[in-house]
Amino acid sequence: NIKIKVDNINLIVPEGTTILEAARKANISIPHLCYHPDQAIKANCRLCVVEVAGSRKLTPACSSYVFEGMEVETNTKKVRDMQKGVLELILANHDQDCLKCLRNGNCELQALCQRFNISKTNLEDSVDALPMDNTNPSLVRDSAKCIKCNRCVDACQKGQEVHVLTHSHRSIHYNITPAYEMPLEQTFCVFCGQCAAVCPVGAIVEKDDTSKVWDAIYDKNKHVIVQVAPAVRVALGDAFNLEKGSIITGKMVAALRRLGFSKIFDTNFTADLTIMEEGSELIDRITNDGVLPMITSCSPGWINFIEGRYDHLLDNLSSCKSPQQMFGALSKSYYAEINDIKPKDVFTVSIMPCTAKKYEAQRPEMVTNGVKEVDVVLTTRELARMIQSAGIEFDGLEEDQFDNPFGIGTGAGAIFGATGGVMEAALRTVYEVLTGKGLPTLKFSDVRGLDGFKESSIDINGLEVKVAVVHGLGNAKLLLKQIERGESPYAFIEVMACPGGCIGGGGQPIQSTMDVKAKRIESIYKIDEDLPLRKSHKNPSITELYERYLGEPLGEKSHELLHTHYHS
Ligand code: HC1
Repeated sequence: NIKIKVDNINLIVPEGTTILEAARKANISIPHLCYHPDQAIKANCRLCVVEVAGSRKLTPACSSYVFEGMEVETNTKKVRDMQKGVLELILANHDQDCLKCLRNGNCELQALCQRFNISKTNLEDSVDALPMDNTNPSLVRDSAKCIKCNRCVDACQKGQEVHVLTHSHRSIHYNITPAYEMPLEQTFCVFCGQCAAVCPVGAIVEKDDTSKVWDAIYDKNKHVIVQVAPAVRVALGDAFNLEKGSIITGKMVAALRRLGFSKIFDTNFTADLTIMEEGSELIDRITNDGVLPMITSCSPGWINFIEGRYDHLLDNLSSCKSPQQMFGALSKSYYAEINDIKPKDVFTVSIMPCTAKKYEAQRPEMVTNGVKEVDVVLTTRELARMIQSAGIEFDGLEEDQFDNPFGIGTGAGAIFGATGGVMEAALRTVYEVLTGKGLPTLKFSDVRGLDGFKESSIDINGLEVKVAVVHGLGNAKLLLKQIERGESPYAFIEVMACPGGCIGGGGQPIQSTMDVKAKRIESIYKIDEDLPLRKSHKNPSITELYERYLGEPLGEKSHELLHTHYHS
């Protein structure tokens, strides 16, 4: 341990601590923009400078490590003048039309300008921007707002290993952009939105679809229903300053009802349905010499990735649609039928933690009875904005409950939201269906937690079934290479595009750091433990759906509505 002083406060910190981290321990927030706790140090914004006794130059706090006896001052005139100057330079190169920006009120640059009492810069405005890129269904890139911090490049290249966002030109023409300054739609972007999740300003944001939902709610000819993904209920509270990881399911349902949705349903229900179909598909592939390993297909960023880069492995994907799309298909068939509504008059909205879900919903094959299965996908952030704009005081709401027939989800459906959850849910069902015996424990600890790669095995009637779980696309590459070489020992693999699984989706409230993700995961497992039903095949509404409508898993009706195909 090392003894230092920051602003005259004595601190003892471990060796290898940066000045920025040490100051935090003394409740001092040194201004910064390029620094992100989950990323490598970049030290390019030069905003976090401090004075270190004995040094004539100002020192960047994010990239300088403490040493014994170090004395740091974070708030001298010299430091503040420099920080103000840097902020003004950044601001001069940044579109200042804050009222038009989705990050208004939640922008790190805006917050710092307030802190330094900068309302406008006296420097000549020098925004030299590329055209706005809003041609894809998921993300909007506005280079007029980009502050060149490189967080998005780090997320795209090192985090996801997708390598779409990069740099172009030098000096004042320096830009962050895909190669050849192409729109994202024309690149191998998978629309995971991890870039948007780390952007400190509004340079990359989700495509805002809230007005489409308001229009549908106000349209008397539409029957507007909504489904909510498993990971939203442990993250939405962040937008209302609740403790990180708060489980707000009941208040969320109440807020959706106040917004005017006719019915509020749970994607956990179709997560259970996915397990019935995907579990049956796995059993079929194992017993009939099908293509193995089978890989999960519910994460649309992952589907975009494998279709774009590894299309020779598409036969390894489960043919199941995602729970979002299974819900959509049922809403435009079964639900419309039992309520005697024309499929075209049912308007189906999804609340998802994910920007790639917007892309998934508009795929041409995601159509049932001639209409789009899911009409609009909103991210968790967009739902928060709708609740705020309706003036609903979220924390004061009384808890409400999901509607039926798609309102009952088991614990197995709930854990889909965390990395390893789909695998655990599948194993709970596959084991019991194949052996006819109850599991000794429902907890598959090997596949839980934030390790990038996890594996486990389970003995089913004397057959050792090996499984693996990865999250983050960089980790998925390792398993794909193994399959390419014919060396994969696994029968079943879960891949989630986003680090941490859906709880870390690109549409979740900013900032979803690893610490925050860990809290959300804890809450997801708490939801599971507290539920009376924890296995998908024990969900009574699922049993009823098969009895009344679908017939059996992998049957004709299921194939028509719940399965799909992939293409490069
Ligand atoms: Fe997910 Fe899924 S878990 S993909 O992360 O399979 O988005 O939450 O809704 O569809 O259920 C997302 C979450 C979500 C689907 C389910």
